[in-house]
Amino acid sequence: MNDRFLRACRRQSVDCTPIWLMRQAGRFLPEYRALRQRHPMMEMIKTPELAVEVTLQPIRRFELDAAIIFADILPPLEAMGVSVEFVRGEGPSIAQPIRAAADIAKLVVPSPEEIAPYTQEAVRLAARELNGRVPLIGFSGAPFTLAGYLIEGGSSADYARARRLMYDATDAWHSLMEKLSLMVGAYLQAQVRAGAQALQLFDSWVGVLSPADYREFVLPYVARTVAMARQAGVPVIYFSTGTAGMLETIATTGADVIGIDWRVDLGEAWKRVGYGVAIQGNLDPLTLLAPLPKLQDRVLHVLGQAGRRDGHIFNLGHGVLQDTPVDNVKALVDLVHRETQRS
Ligand code: 1CP
Repeated sequence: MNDRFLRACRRQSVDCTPIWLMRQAGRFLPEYRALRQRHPMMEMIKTPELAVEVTLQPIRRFELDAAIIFADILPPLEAMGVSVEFVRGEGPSIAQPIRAAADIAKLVVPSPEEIAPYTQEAVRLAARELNGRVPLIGFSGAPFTLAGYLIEGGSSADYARARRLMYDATDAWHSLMEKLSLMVGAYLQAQVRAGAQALQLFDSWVGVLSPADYREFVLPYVARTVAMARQAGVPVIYFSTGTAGMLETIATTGADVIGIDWRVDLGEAWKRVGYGVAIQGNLDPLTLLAPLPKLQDRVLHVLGQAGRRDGHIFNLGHGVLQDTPVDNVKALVDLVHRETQRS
């Protein structure tokens, strides 16, 4: 069994630095696009056999050290009484966004079995198929990022409506975050019961907040969700982007691993979050579209920043871009393993 990813999450010694890529199960792979032509996004997510196939596609092609279950962050919200759609070429959308305290009061806190049961089944099947070849990562959107989509109805440049709700209807905001954190915590625990061996919480858009707003309106809920997830007994990764201005605060979430974007040097980030946690990142995803010598140079820079300290998991600073050449991903994975071979 390849356990170097799980060992790195716990800051134990490894034979070489583990690597996996956010969005490794997705549109840059021709075999994904072929399947996707025949099935709408929601059908891919809600059919466990299809979700398992997409989860395994990158594992068959590359020597990656972890698989991540194919799913998306918004479908679990359906269990709270929200309807979610995918708009072609754009992403998830919520036709009736949550805008008022009365909408928030109506949101249901579901029981664990009701939350994306098709994804729980996909985790069960994928874990069985992988059979220990590499660990399987389960995931969820973090409370703020989910609240952002719920309130805006889709993605947004500044999440201004969501942020105004914090100020204008503070009690309603806290009630929304309380419900979301209970749902997310229960969903993550359910994925571990189904066979996930690590968990990642995606707070992709939380970087729009000031550190003060993060501390007051978000941090307590992330901390609670992380604590619930950790009770399941597996390592928890907290990933965010645009948060280089508040890494010391991010470190107090209680996560075992902090995932960072590429806007900060990894060495500086690790020093600031402290060496008591593992670190994941942080190659700029665009670098995978660069000529190979530049790609190699930037990979060596990230590895140099990690300084061979135990507890580095190589990843991008955000998801793989759609136009990424497949050969460059292979070159990246092989380079990271080769360069970090411990004797
Ligand atoms: O058209 C298609 O084929 C859909 C593209 C796609 C894919 C492959 C979407 C729509 N979601 C996914 C899968 C997905 N989403 C995974 C799979 C596992 C993996 O390989 O990593 C994961 C982990 C996610 C998580 C996700 N969805 C996040 C958090 C991570 C991140 O990238 O920040 C977010 C923000 C989403 C929303 C989403 N889903 C899809 C799109 C295009 C978007 C972003 C839209 C936006 O800008 O808001």
